[in-house]
Amino acid sequence: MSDYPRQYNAAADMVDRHVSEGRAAKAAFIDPMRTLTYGELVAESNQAANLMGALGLRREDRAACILLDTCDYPVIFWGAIKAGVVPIALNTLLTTEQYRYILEDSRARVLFISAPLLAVVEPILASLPHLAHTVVVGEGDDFTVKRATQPESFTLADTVADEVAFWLYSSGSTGMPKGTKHLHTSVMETCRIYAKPILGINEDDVFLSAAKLFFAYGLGNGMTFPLSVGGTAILWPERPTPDAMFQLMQQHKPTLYFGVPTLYAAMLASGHTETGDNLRACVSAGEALPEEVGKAWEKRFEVEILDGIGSTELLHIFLSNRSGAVRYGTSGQAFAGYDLRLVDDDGSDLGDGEIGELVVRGPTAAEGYWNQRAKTRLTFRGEWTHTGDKYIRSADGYYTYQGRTDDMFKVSGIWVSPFEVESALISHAAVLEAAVVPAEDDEGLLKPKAFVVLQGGAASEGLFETLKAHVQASVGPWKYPRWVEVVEELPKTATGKIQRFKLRD
Ligand code: 3UK
Repeated sequence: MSDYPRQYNAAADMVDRHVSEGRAAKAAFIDPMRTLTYGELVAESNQAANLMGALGLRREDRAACILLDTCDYPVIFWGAIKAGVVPIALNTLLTTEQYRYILEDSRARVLFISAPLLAVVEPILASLPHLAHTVVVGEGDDFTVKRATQPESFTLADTVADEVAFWLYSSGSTGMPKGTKHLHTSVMETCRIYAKPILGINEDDVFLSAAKLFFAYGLGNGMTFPLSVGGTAILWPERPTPDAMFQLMQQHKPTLYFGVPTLYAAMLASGHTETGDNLRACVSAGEALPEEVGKAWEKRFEVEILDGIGSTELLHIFLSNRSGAVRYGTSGQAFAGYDLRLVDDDGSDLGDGEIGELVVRGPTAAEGYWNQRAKTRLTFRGEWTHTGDKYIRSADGYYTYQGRTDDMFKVSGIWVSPFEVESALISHAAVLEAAVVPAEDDEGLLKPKAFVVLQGGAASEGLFETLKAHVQASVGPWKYPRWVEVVEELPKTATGKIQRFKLRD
């Protein structure tokens, strides 16, 4: 961990510094409606900080944010942090009941919500005892009016380095989402350890992230990485479709692009060929990038995709491929700043070639989950964060993903990773997506069962037998699915991860 003074507010480093460093007139954020310069970001976030006080918020109160990606996002997020108020970046795609749970759980005092999303929370607003204010952001706009009347100067709250700066809600594969508390130093540390050395970010970079700011991945890509170096971020409030991403690339010529595997695959399938010609690197995270997708992308666009794994708990990527040493189909190698171990169920270290749970030590781990002592203790064990992900490490230090610990099961005494079987299924041309779970056969023994979404709708004659043989040939005789069921879509979390537990009997 690099040295931080005891008294430290992340907004000083991320926001205010840029004006004294001469970037007042430079674009910090560009959305389809406006450009926000660094000078305007400082002034508007100061107004937002003053607004927190005017609303009666006090230090450590929580401000829930259900916001589309526009220039108002960093204004509100940093306005809160400046005031010592704790912003909670929430997924914009949740249901009314999920918002009820989170707003009650967090006891947020104020909700900042984009106008188009208001209808989803309206039915519950009156019944939330801790919520004192709802501020609408966007057209017809409450926020801009309220902010504009506030002074443009503000003295930063004298927070300390070890103090909670913001929360994210971690969805996990099962159970209710957990408020994950991050410290003031964590944002700069993700930039120092990952984004600067691995991506070489600098002030001339233009960042485009398909992942939204409410997701830890997007918060880094689209906000804290650019702010850490004085670069420019392109924000897109709508759905990140392939057409939209290519259009933004041609318009803004980003130097770095951040996507997720399914979108890379969809962008390749879209047939577009223009990325604006300035891309230096692309990043993929959220789930494992299939080898074929990485290779096809690099061939078509002549730029590498650096697959890396990150989590809400560790804030950003802690294991990654690096430029010039990419091995598609893996999550790459360890890099300085994070210590990695693979351990068995007893916590003993495993050697190369053995499958174990990945545990990580680094300065960006969350302080813990809000009001969840048992879960906090299981995930954050002393200095080591347990990821719940299984990996295998090669002799030359490359890590290959093997699925979640909780989804693994044994067939004839041998571990089966659903992920491995799914990858084999997806590598067949007829299969778009697949999920594999254990199911009991006639003798009550567990065997793999597959749910597949097909590329072209209906199953052709003999397809199931073909798929079984295909899996047998690629991953081993006992792992093939004994049953194959065609479905329209797979159950997924809000961040797009398959919920296998919902498919188990
Ligand atoms: C899975 C991956 C294989 C893995 C995230 C980058 O995804 C992020 O955070 P979440 O909390 O999910 C964490 C879990 O997602 N995963 C993420 N990346 C990969 N699996 N290969 C990958 N490259 O199960 C992990 O435990 O939603 C990603 C940066 C910040 C993030 N929060």
